Amino acid sequence: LGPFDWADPLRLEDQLTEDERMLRDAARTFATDVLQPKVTDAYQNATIDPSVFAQMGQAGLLGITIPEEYGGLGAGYVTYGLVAREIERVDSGYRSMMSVQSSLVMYPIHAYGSDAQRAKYLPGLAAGTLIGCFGLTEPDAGSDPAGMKTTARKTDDGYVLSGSKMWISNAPIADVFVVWAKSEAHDGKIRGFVLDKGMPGLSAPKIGNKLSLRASVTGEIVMDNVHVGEDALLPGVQGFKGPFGCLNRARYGIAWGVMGAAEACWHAARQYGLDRKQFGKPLAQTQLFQKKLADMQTEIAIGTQSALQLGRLMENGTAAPEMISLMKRNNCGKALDIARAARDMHGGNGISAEFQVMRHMVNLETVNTYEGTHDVHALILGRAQTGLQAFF
Ligand code: TGC
Ligand code: FAD
Repeated sequence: LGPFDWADPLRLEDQLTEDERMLRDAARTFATDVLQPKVTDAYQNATIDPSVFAQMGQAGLLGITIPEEYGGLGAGYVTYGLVAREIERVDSGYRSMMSVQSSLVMYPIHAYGSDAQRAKYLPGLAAGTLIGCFGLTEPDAGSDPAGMKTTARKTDDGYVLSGSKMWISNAPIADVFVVWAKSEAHDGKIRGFVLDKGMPGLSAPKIGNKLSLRASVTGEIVMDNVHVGEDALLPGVQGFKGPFGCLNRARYGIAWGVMGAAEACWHAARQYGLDRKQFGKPLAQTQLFQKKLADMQTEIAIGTQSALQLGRLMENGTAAPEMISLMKRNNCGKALDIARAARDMHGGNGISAEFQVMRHMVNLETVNTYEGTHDVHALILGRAQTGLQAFF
């Protein structure tokens, strides 16, 4: 039998390639040196800091799975997941900025876009000199995007887009808007469009008063008869498999990312328990504290090992959307439980920004909700095993 590493119980490290470890380490250095020093201020003041995109671009963290000819890294899905885990170890908001840009904006332009659209947008998005957002959710259509009201009306030379999107990450600072609309010219089917900042009728007001994910800016997208040319249509896809194809990638990344936030909380709780003495001994020497640490360690080991397996299946093309639902749902739920426990284990200090755990906890409330809520993914899995849909 071999040795036991408490921080890597199932030896995840040994299952990675040298390249994966190297890119993961570079992301960890970036997260520690660039993001960690500014996160508390960014969160507390809800600072809008678009320069984070250019910094991520310079570090090679945008469009990790996009081919190098478009400025991406041309790496695999395991690398993408490992990087998400490192960024979210600092803050879910930073990971959100990165995953929207990579999976929800660069991916659809690369997978469904024309050559001209790829050439126009992808290099700038990879460099972080262009910022992207993805508009699917609407005020009256969240878990049920089929209820969307945004329409694309055909004109002689293009389309007119009308409607509004709600809760859109990056929108107030975005240059590039990937939006989904019901197209009258395509039998009411969903089509994707790429809009540019500054188009007449297009605006993206910020949503204020957020108590979660405050380092990431969120807004609406208002489209008041926005005229676009034929060249704004994403030609390569129609129907819901368009937006869901993007969501598959982003949800997968979240399954890894939240494990980073959970690990940050677990390690902080362990260290706090070793340092803090009550009743004449370290908190970490009590049975209750150790049970909580063991539970955290177990869930994180299982969650990361399973995310790795899913990443390998993504890479060989055999991952199914239901597998992604299973992992997004499980890892978000477990990370949230871990963050709540870590907050409690820090006692009064647990509510201080200095100790970080409550920021993670509050962020994870959002992550458990977006990209399909915990319960919506349960219904996807319920349908897959019973053949009965319970959405409506
Ligand atoms: P359903 O009948 O299941 O499917 C309709 C069509 O879509 C296809 N499809 C998928 N294709 C690829 N991947 C998937 N995961 C897919 N899921 C569905 C399906 O094959 C079908 O295609 P076709 O050609 O046969 O028409 O549709 P439904 O209406 O029953 O679906 C219901 C439900 C609940 C599963 C779905 O609407 C859903 O997933 N709702 C959750 C909505 C959601 O996740 N929104 C996310 C918004 S974006 C966001 O939150 C970004 S946060 C970013 C950040 O800051 O990180
Ligand atoms: P609802 O759909 O109204 O759900 C409310 C509650 O009802 C949930 O608990 C849900 O699980 C439950 N529920 C819903 N339907 C059922 C059912 N059939 N059976 C049982 N229970 C049900 N969207 C984008 O398009 N792009 C983005 O960039 C983006 N970024 C976001 C950033 C933030 C900070 C937040 C908070 C959200 C973001 N979203 C984005 C939107 C997000 O995807 C939606 O909030 C999410 O899909 C849930 O939709 P909803 O808020 O309308 O909730």
